[in-house]
Amino acid sequence: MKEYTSNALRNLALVGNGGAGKTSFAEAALFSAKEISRMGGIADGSTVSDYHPDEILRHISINLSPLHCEWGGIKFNLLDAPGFPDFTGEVNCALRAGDTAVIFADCVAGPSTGADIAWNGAEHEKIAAAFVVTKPDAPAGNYDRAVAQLQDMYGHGVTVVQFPANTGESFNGIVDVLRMKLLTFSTDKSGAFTEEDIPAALKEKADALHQTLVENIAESDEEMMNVFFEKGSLTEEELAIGLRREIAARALFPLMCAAPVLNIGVTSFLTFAERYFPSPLDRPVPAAKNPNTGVDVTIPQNPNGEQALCIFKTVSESHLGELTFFRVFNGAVTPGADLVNFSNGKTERINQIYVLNGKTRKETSKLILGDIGAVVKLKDTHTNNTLAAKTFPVTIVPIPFPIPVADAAIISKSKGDEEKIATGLHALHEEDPTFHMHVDSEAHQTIISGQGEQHLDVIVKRLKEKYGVEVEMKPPRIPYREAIRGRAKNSYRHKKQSGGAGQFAEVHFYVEPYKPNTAPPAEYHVRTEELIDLPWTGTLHFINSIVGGAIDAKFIPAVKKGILESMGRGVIAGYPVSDVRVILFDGMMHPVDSNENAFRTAGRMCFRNAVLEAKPLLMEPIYEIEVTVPEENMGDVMGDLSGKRGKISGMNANGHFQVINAHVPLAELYQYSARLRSQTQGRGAFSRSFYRYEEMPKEIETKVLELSKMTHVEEVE
Ligand SMILES: Nc1nc2c(ncn2[C@@H]2O[C@H](COP(=O)(O)OP(=O)(O)OP(=O)(O)O)[C@@H](O)[C@H]2O)c(=O)[nH]1
Ligand SMILES: [Mg+2]
Repeated sequence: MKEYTSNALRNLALVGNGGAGKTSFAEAALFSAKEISRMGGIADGSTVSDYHPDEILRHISINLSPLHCEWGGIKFNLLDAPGFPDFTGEVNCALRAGDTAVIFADCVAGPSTGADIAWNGAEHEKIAAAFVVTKPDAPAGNYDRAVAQLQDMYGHGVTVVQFPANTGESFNGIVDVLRMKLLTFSTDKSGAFTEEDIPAALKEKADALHQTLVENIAESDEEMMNVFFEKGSLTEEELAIGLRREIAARALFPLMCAAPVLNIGVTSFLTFAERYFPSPLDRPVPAAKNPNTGVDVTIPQNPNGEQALCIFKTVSESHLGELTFFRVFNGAVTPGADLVNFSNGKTERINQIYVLNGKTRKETSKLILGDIGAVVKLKDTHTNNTLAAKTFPVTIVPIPFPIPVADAAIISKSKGDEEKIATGLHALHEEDPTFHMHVDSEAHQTIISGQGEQHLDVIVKRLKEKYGVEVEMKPPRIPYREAIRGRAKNSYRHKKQSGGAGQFAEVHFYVEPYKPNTAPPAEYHVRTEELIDLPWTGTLHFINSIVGGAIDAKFIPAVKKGILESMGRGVIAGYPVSDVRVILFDGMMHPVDSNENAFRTAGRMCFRNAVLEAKPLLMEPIYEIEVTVPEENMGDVMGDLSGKRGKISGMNANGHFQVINAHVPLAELYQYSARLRSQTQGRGAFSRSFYRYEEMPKEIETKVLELSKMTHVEEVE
């Protein structure tokens, strides 16, 4: 296979709105570059990139697909990422491997959270960004509005380089305001176009946009600005140098136009990218460390230096086995190389190296700095690991991944599969770090978490296909807490006489709700006190106020142990009790029959009885959520949140998005992500974090108490 220098590579991360045409764009690029002989489509599931059965079924991208083709002597690596917010993790992987974020927004929906996630991700990686506004042919589209929204959101650096000469069904022309030409595309989807002068009707608009483009190019270079003011224009050569520099510096974000399914605007985009987009040598290298010393390392970006590879994705494919995708950040990699995985210290032999176009893989003999490829059969290398030459100890800063917003409990459909499920879920997490699993020991459930319900659906399907185990998803058990509202005094005598030695212990408790920085009633003399942080959140304030040796000091820990046992198992509904103050103020011992066990039992039972008299109640977990939605969906989303017992705590505009902050009970958030997506045609997204426990409405508490009767076993001696 042909070898390329680093300068002759362009790595484009295709990111942005769900359904904007990224996969269709990649397909048109591969077709125009003669990498494939026929252009596949989304509707019949025949594109190179969306080849997984799940993608074909759902008509959306789910996995990041690295594709490649040659255009104008340049090798393009196209990282086709999904736009649906459930698969945001893949976007971050694409942005690590790419040098330019090509952010798609279709002019029907306007920029969505998918575009915003891409923009923020590009900013984090400090890589160049460009915009492609798609679907100018769609009758429902509004091209100028979409452009205005993007400029409104991302500033005046968003610079129009192309605009459609006509819109709607007859769309076939693009005005290039850099070269001041009208490009008329062939209707046969070949990507071919003819060039002519801009017609009079469009000239004024084109002139104004050309002027802005030139100003934006010259803006940050004083010398160029002076030339521009003197001559009123810049030469083609000057413009080219300036444009390249400004794009790489993230000072100018070119905005282009395309109708990917019609193969209009794709070839002209590639030519523009070939000329003006940064090569891998212009990309800011990600931060890195020496894993042995913890000292920062600057990767020198030397194509002839020691190898450093970032693993940006791993995937196991039924027809290929375990595939590890990498991007070369230093040196060059050839088959037979022994590299060290500095993330875990293991040595890995690189056997064959491949470049992929969907299902098709080709062996290659060398991939140089900036290039992207895959290896198979590595022993212990996962996403976010760094492979490097033995003499170059380095770990590249990990790709950031979003925290989960959706959970489900899983139940195995057949007995005995538990181990296989655990192995499968663990492997799926290594493949996709935005997917998590844990065993909730309080609820005795295995919980899977991810970026949305579609994400979890996909995971459960993969578990079946790859590991042969079937599971069902259920709402996770809500971790309610028991607490008390009132105060109570109680005593308990534990006495047993069976044959030989007997059991005797008596304790007297006072219980009340515990609130930080409050004092116990003055009538109790505090001999010793302890603030115990409970593993289920909350506090036990345990006060020993025994006077006159009613209970020997050696039995006090046993009493406390009994209380903690009862708190852990719950009193009224089987949920842990939190935030209580217990004052042990009296008791009785027997000279022979008293022992630790007896006091533990007495402590347990006395606590239980005291709680029952202290107006027990249930508390529910409340989450703080931040929902980002397009303005037009705001009313629906707010209405829905109030229906979910949500309390809005803030609202802010961000471009044409609204960011809503609210406190919502966790019980109402099950499958919220799917709901939000359907309310916003997939354009809304949210994040969540635990806020606090709160009392719940009586009728809901009654329901939970009723349900708990089936599982909660009352405490007995
Ligand atoms: N009208 C119109 N439709 C288009 C155009 N390009 C793509 N589409 C359609 O838009 C839909 C989504 O296209 P995709 O290529 O899957 O979009 P995507 O951005 O890859 O979508 P995700 O990966 O799921 O985010 C498909 O039905 C395409 O046929 C276009 O230029 N004009
Ligand atoms: Mg796609």
